Amino acid sequence: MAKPLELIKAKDLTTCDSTAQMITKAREDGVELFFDRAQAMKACPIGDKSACCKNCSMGPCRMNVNSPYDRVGVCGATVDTIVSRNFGRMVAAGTSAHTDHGMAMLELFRDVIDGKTTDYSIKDPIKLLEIAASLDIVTEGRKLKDVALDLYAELEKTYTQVDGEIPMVKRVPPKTLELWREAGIVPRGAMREIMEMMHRTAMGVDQDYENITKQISRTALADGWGGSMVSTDISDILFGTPSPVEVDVDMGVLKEDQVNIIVHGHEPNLLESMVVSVADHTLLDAAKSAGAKGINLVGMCCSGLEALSRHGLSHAGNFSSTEAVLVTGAVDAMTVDIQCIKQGLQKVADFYGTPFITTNYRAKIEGALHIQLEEHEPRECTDEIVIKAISRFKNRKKPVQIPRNTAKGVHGFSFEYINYMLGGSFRGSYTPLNENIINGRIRGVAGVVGCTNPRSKQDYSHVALVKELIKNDVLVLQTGCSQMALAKAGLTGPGAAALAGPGLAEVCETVGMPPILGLGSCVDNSRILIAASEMVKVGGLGECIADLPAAGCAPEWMSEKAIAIGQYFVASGVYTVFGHTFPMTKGTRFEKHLFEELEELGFGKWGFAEDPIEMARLMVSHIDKKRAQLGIDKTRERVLLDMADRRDLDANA
Ligand code: NFS
Repeated sequence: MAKPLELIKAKDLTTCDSTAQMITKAREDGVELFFDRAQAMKACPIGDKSACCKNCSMGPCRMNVNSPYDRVGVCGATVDTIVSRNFGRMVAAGTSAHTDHGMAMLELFRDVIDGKTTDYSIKDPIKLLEIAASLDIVTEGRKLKDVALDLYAELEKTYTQVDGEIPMVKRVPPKTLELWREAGIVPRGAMREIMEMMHRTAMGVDQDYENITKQISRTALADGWGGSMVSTDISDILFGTPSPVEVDVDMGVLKEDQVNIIVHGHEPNLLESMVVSVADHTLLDAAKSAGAKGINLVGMCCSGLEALSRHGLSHAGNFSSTEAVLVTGAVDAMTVDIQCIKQGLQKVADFYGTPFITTNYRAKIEGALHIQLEEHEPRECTDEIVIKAISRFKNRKKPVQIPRNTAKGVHGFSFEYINYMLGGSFRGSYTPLNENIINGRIRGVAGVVGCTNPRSKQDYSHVALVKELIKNDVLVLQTGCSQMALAKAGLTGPGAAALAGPGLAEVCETVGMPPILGLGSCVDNSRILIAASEMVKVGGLGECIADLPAAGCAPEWMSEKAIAIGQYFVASGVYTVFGHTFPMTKGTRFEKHLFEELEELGFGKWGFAEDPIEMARLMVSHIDKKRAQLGIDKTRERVLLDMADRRDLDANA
């Protein structure tokens, strides 16, 4: 029998002490959080295994989870057809989220170039020129505006092109691209791929799971090397390419004597405009007149990570903490844009008297106040949010209780900065990384990314997994809510090198970098793809991404976006392990295809484990397998010759 909810201790739901404190307080206050709902709502055993088809009205048809081949749907669809179609639709949804976000950034870029929007500007013209050059746009002797217009036209194809190849494939290692061409999975344009994915998974269309998998990969690649990559690059061009910055994180960044405003969501433009509004003297004076010492702007989730990387803005926590932070009573406004925004936030905000403000027409929430962010006049929206927050500060009714936890860490490691950090400003290069992988000091590279989930103890797997990886000399690249889990645990600073294996620790000390590098939000997973491409280009580690001693993991994932990300890593050649659950019926041919056969075809493959130490074991064994295939499985230290060695050499010459 399930335990009564009140008996499940907060500490068993999360390893984040601040969130645990707020879960306890919420229960005392009689406020329900998503942790409680996850306990009360058991996952549907059929849906959990994704063996239910509701793509037409002849069903819904339920497969037998334990014996998947003992029946077919009313139309005759097999379990492989049903599960692969469901998986494909998750990838289509995840891809559409990242690409719609990326397209919004690209439109903003166009309006900035055209002069229609003057509140934003081009902050990184060098990156603009570099991206343009990488896409074969002539940059020499041309005006920045002309190059920018050409870049816009080229990048628009990422979304709207109906035939051909998306522009960013020019950055894919040639061997990887060759494999995609042979398989017929080079994306044409995101809209086309998402449309075709939805069509092919409708009733009575594609009923061959291997053929469906091809479109799943093509759609996901339109995300990783398309929508997400454009989003990252354009955000860097408009708002600045991140470089390392020391930041405070966790709920202790809230200040009782200041007006606290939380921005939660994904598109950086809302936060960029909020940064300007909270520095406005009139608004600061208004806050002071209301009795506040200042205005404290804080980020959460991915838009928080974008502002943390670019402005060193404090960050209050990841996805599982967004309701909990409101329980402090200290939040004077929470404003959101798109993605990962729980509808449950509205009720919690209401209870604590916090204005909960939506700003994007694509994401309104019943009961929330909507103030539309217009790109050409963003301050109209963000100033109003500040005014609402000041008014709530003045009229705070609930007692304030802020957990006293903060952790300092270093974040903002872009692809460009890693290049500079490893090679220095005059000879920026990934060569030292490859050399240290070849000589065995660094065993391999892992991307640990993704969400937190109330069905998985918050942050636990992220932290345990990453600790185990660095102990085994694996350099870890991070994004999204995973990055924040490690940041709260105090492991995103150089001090984390003390937990690393001797080889990795030595490289970290020499280069002056931490063993865990935070790259930003989830769309910034594209930075990992570019880093992988560069490692192939530099040489010595094989000819394609699949040859690299590298692996990826999302141990506590929850979003369809995570599945799209996982699939584009797999299709790019990376072994990708997911934790806690997987939308798959065990024992099916589709499972074998994703978890084994894709690798045999030259791609990466999926993996699954529930325990973080097991996830690390799978990833490290894969890295070791790749090292053996490359012939670098024995540590090859460069030994300096002494006189006796020289004499021997001369004698043998
Ligand atoms: Ni990524 Fe960012 Fe977090 Fe998961 Fe949601 S905030 S886009 S989806 S929950 S990592």
